[in-house]
Amino acid sequence: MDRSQLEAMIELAQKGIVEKSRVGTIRNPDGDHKGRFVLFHAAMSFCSQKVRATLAQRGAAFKSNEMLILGRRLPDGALIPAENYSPDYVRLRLLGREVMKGPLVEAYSGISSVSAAGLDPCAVPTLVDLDTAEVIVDSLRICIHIDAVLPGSNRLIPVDARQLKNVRRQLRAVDLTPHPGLLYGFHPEDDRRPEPIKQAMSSVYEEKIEALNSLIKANEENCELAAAYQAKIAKEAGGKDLRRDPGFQIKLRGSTRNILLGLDADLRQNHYDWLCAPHLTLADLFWGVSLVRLKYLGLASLWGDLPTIDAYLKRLLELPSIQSEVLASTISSMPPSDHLAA
Ligand SMILES: N[C@@H](CCC(=O)N[C@@H](CS)C(=O)NCC(=O)O)C(=O)O
Repeated sequence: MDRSQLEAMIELAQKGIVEKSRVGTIRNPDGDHKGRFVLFHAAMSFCSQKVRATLAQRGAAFKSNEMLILGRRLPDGALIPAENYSPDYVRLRLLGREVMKGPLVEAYSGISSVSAAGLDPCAVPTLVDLDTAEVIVDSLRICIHIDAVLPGSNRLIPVDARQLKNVRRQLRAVDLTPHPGLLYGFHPEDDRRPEPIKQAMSSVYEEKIEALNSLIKANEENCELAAAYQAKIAKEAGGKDLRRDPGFQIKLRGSTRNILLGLDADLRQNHYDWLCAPHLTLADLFWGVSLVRLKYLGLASLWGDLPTIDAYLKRLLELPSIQSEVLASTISSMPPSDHLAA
């Protein structure tokens, strides 16, 4: 697909965003590479936060299309679907899937790792690189792409083989942390999420499935689109079944704790200034996003006995990219959390 066809598809996808103030705004306006990157994202989405933090850290401007990723019910009972379900946005995202050649998501796992769980065709973020005429999906692939194509000495992916191997291991650890499961799920004994989150999560899956079913009806003639919506329903229906499953929720906490124990061990053995290298790497940014999200959810208790993680988070929070794209973004787009304020 050439650049002009891609631009036409971007324009169509932008039409699914209701408030025009959220469409096409230039972010990091003093940065380089204006006109190159177009990002569809959401302020509250931790996967989008990874991408925005990477763009900020690499000093790259981008055209921001900020989507509302939760549907809402009007007083008359009508359901407004999330903006990321709009057919033209999903079509754009499916172009990214063609390049990736991976399967669509088929079931719920509580993690959103594309390599482990398949591609969610209705999710954010999606990046368009107009210089290479590529649509890129999966925050991990997007961040690696951004870092690889931008010139400069402040690269986030090291070239040294040992450092690179460690960065990849850390990125995988964050990718496999069940952030969505922890955000959407009700822990049987120790649910510390802010009240408005608990309330929203009591009906979120039902609303998602209802919206997706109407979209299938409205787009029956388009097999590819209907299959994409069907895949999304399979995932969300699984989430609905496991949302209050005590065994599943306890397992998610357990796997998160194990991942954090790995981080603690790596931090304690580390000889570098940052986690994987003498300089900041993508691994540090990803951990910044992950730890802020876990803290927001009241899960800093999972590293309560691991002071190295607290000290690491404190350092990450000094980075302007983490402050603006993760911390401030979380605070401005999500209900207040006592845990994060503290
Ligand atoms: N691993 C994928 C996950 C994408 C994903 O699950 N995005 C979430 C926000 S972090 C989303 O769009 N949620 C809205 C929905 O699924 O309806 C990525 O990194 O791009």
